[in-house]
Amino acid sequence: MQLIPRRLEVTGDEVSGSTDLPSGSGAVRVGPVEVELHRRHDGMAWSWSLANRGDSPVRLRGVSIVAEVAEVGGALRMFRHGYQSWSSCGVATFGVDHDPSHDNTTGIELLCGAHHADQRAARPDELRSEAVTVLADDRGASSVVGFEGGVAHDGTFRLRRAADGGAELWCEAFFGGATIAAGERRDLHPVWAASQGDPLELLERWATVAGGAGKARVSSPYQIGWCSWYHYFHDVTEADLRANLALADRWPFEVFQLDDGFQSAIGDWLTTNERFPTDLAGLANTIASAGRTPGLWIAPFIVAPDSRVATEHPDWLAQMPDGSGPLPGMFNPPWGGGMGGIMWTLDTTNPEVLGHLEHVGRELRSAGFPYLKLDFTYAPSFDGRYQDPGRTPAQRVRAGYDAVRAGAGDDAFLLGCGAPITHVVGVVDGNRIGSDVAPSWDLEPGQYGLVGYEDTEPATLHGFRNTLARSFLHRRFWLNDPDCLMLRTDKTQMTPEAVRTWAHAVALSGGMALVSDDLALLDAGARALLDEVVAIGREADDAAVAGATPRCDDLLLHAPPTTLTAAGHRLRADVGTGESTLEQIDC
Ligand code: 9PG
Repeated sequence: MQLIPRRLEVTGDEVSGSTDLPSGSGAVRVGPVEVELHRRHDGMAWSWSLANRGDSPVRLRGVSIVAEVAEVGGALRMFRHGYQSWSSCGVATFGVDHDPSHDNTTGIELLCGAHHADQRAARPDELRSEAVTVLADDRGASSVVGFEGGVAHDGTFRLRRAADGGAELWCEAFFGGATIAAGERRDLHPVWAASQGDPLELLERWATVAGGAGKARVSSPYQIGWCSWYHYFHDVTEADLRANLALADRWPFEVFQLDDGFQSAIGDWLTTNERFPTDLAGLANTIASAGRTPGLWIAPFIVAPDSRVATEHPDWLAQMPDGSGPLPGMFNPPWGGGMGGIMWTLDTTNPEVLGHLEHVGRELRSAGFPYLKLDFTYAPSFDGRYQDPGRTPAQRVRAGYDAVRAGAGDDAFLLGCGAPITHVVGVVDGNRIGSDVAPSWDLEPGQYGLVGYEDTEPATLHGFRNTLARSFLHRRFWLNDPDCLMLRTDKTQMTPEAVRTWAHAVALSGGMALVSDDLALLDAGARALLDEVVAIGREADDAAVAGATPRCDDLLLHAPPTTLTAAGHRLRADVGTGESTLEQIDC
């Protein structure tokens, strides 16, 4: 298999078309859009920039280097890397599988927007991957292609049927309709490519390069903690928090993190609701007095319609693309909010909004929370009307994160969640890398709601899948947060075997070890399992710090993958039942 660069494609409202690529370095034009390219060591590796040489602004959707995928031996597989924390990762077969947007019968475009850089449905023949991809054929040939960053714009790979019936790979710098002013020039993230050697090692090399370019924050210590979400969910009370804190003496938690459920409204993060009579400073003080680091969940870029922030600052809201009203950023009925669960999106190109986010970060820090989980943060990536139309989706998300960081301080631990992967490299210390776990291994077929995106719904299997698929990002982009352990064997549908499988996956990943059970439900067996997770986890994490991340040997063979090797152990799971074996091996 070979990738042969063939042409440049520009897509946008005012300009759309293609042109030949220069053979080495040079500038080419499609209408007013000039793209300067410099071909690097490998045939598919490029540095590039673009400029608007016309005298009026241009709204740009994307600029793509299109390569022919030649000499494919048998079936062509694509490793699809998901857009954000919860988006599914795994291998798919070209011509057999389709893009989930194609199956999205909910008709909700924002569901696609939450899981892809481009919220518009893919072509019927197309497979997509975000930030990086691997193409592999049956003869064992493979190519890894990735963008060296993603804070200026997204990088989307589209594997499509070419006019001659073969396959072509579009490497798209995605601008999401951002306006390029007349005369404006922008650097693009370089395209990195390699095809010689073990594709799993090449994926690791890509992550090292992209993490380095993005000044990834990778030096926080291994994290062990407790989180309120996966037992109490929205109904958590101050009494629950205190009861667990009282039982925590016997547990090795450093962080004690309160999740969704304390706030007076989505968007009003500095005030608690009636279930939390004590204010945030008092809660932080209670946690700190027990010798733990206080942690708090917020969803900083979305607001409830009836929140104070939304009603006092309607001009802070991003608007629908057609100007018909505020832009929804999430739909979640348990949040209420006055519109049945629809939440609006803050306009993170508005300097006042950024000032507000910085204020929230600073206030929470000074209330005593040096650990913040920032959730549902993909929202400002949606197509919409923003005060500054020149900002790309990636820049809008990143600006929001940078503002919270500026307020919380350089030494705060920021945990991304629902976070577009490449937007947050260099600003978060940890990041969720899979969808939510749940007190069940998998869902029954009838329980799925998000057609096309079923494998992003809460289920421990879905967390397991991405924990294996993204294990190579750990300590290269941040500390991986695989999501919480599910230790309890009461009030759960997880079998004891599935509990162990998930715990061992978290352990071998070397990622954050967070317990999220009512501690009163946990027995000596659960405690012993956590100790085992921490012992293996520290070893796997130390190896990752030294550059040796866990290895998922069947990542490119089938989805979901089933095996992970690290710290002298190999885990093999039966993903259907949740059962597994853990063997010791010689490394
Ligand atoms: C709090 C939770 C926890 C969890 C996060 C995130 O599509 N949904 O309705 C949806 C709801 C919740 C959710 C993800 C998706 O989970 O990952 O750890 O913090 O929010 O609400």
